[in-house]
Amino acid sequence: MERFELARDAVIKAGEALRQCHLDKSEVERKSGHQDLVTYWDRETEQFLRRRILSAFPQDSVVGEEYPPEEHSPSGMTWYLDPIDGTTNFINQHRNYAISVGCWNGGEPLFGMVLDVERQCLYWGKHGGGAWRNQTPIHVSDRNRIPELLVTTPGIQKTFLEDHPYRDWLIRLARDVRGVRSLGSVALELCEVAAGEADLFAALRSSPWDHNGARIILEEAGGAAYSLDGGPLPLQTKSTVLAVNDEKLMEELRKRYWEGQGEV
Ligand code: 2AM
Ligand code: CA
Repeated sequence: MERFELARDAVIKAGEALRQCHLDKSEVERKSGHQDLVTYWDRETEQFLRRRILSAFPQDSVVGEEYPPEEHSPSGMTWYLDPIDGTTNFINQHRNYAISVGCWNGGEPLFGMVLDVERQCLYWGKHGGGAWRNQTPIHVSDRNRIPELLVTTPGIQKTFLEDHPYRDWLIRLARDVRGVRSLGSVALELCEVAAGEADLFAALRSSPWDHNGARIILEEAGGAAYSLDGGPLPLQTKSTVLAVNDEKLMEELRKRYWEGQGEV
């Protein structure tokens, strides 16, 4: 089985298990605090995906949220895994959470896959092969005027309430755009931009396993992902993220906010 087929099969099986599970309170644990949680199912799902990948491709590296490697070769075949992206939604809503997989050969994207588990929507993109939701091609929106934009961000508290050098910039952007939404899953929110349902995504903190799958889907759908300073989005390290539907929107943002020009 090729890597893509293996990933699709494993992600769909893991999704079936998560849809059927009944989460018990005793299975929820705090990581760094009461807003940073992990469950038995995050760990179980990551272990299942790791076993499937490494038994077929033992030379590959797996960088997963719950079992990050002590070291891995950045030049090799690497899988970035988030077994549950949107753990808070998984716990409190049992919807709006995803399994996220990004497969890279060093710095070259191979494919990204994001399963919206409860809706049974599989977003996927192969490098050079377009972006899809199940069997339907998806594409970014063509909105590039700031007052028309729908912005999505993974956490109102993290984006607008915590001290951060980019917080005032994001508050200004929020005032200028048509609307701001927060779903609570980086991977699903990047897929919303890929599918044209949101136009811009901004996050102050995102990890490689959060965004390295969906960014491939977004790029295949015609969009682009940067860090919030407008520079390249790193592959290996935590970063801010600014994802847009189109390079024209990046130009608008540069003119209006970074160079202080332009009128809404
Ligand atoms: P998670 O559900 O896998 O933890 C909303 O909380 C979004 O931000 C989710 O995609 C969540 O991923 C991610 N997130 C939560 N805490 C984070 C942190 N400390 N660093 C990076 N991403 C985080
Ligand atoms: Ca997670």
